[in-house]
Amino acid sequence: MVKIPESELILNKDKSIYHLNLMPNHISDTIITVGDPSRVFMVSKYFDDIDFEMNRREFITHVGTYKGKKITVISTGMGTDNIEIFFTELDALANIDFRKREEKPKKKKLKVIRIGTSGALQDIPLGSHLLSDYAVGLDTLMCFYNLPQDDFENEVGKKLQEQVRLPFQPYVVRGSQELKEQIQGDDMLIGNTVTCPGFYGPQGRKIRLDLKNPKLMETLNYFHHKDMWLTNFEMETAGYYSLGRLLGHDVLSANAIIANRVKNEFAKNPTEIIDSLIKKVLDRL
Ligand code: R1P
Repeated sequence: MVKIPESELILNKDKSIYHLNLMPNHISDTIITVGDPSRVFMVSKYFDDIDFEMNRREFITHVGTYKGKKITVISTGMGTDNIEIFFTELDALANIDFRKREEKPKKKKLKVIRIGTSGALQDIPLGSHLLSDYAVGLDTLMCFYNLPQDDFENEVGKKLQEQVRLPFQPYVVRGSQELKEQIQGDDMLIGNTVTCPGFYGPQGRKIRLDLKNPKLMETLNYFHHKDMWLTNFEMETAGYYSLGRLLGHDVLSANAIIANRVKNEFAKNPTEIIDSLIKKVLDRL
């Protein structure tokens, strides 16, 4: 087995992992992730008890039990660059022997569920809860890893590159079907989520700056390949789905629709929309 150097897998003095500041024994097999650090408290307030808390940069962690099941909730901050750090370190906690600095021979498969906010790209009502089937990454994260994609995913990526006029092919990756079946219900929509490397220009919002592609919203709204349409925008799902596939974990993104970009609407009660999604996910895990 190859020993991972100290400069590559960085451990703190107490042997916790560099950014998350966690040790392998801290985390559970089921992990809920949220973008906003204050949302960790919105999740853990439903726990029966909290056994462990950590606080480092944007990564706040609470570990506890919900109806007897051990659950970890961690905040990640915004963007797929944060997800790359988060997911690599989370996987290391599960699948690297920190003492030997080697991969463990037997790998653990974690369940990771993102609970985040999102804007609709189609006529989807505010307040909807949407699970991402496919994720489409308009960011460059997968320019740095060899992501296996099937023919359909590649076709969607190629077509999107032409239509959105990007200098690289967007990556397209499906989330965990098993987790989707476990969490979905009549009170949830299934969609395909576009992950953008920013909130304003990369999602077609014009405040003061001219956009390189003023028709981005329109292009994504009309884009389809076979039966696949794009339903919503956010900033992390494609990072999760691609790294989940590469590292061998089950991942699902659950979106609280708090904006509708086609109708130019923003919800009056975003906290309630996210809170009811948190309750649904916790009860179905
Ligand atoms: C932008 O406001 C943030 O909200 C969405 C986007 O993905 C981005 O992170 O998700 P969260 O509410 O989970 O942060």
